[in-house]
Amino acid sequence: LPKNITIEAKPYPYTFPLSSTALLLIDLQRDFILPSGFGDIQSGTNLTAVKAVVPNCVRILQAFRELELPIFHTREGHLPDLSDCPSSKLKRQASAPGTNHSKVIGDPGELGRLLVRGEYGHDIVDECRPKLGEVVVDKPGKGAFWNTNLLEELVGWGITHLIVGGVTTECCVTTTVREANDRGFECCIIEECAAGYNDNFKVPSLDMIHWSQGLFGFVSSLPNLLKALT
Ligand code: TIU
Repeated sequence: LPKNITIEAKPYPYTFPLSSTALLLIDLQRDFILPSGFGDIQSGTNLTAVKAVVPNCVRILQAFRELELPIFHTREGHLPDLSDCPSSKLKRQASAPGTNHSKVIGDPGELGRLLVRGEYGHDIVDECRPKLGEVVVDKPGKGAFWNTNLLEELVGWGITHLIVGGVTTECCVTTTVREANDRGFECCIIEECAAGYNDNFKVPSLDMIHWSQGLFGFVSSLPNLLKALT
């Protein structure tokens, strides 16, 4: 493979150096993908789209593993005593008056305590389970840079470019890309590898990333990426 790879993307072709590009997979956790998880309880039962990205993420994982490129996984969640969960987050995702949420972060659910580190539901789905040598970053927020060591990890690995997938597009994926862009990383979201709970949000969420000549980054497709890497 050439040292620099260029793929078709919006708003214009995305070029990334193989020597400093990582895959960043956001929150492919049971709590966001499986029935009775946090996402299902919080956001309604439209899990179709988030389930559908799992095999697509497996395909980029395989491509990156074959090329021995760095892979970073994130997980959203909190300490068992919830001391790292801001009250705003706890409150608005609870069964407060005016909300429909029946359970709050830390409550027992069918997959364990919701969004609590160490619980079954908090971990990554079997298909995308991290392998030895891949980095797993636990994050208390929606963005993966806030109160984590992700920036230090990426700098330590010499990463400049990020290929991004995961769940959910409207929430943690695009929040993280906006944070990454501010820190100087060149990001490209793979559209078949990102999904959320509200189909109406997918196109506008991704459009806002590449709008205005790449305000926050690039958006490309799985065939474009796989064609270039294999
Ligand atoms: N609610 C929602 O869409 N997402 C989250 O709470 N977390 C992630 O997106 N990972």
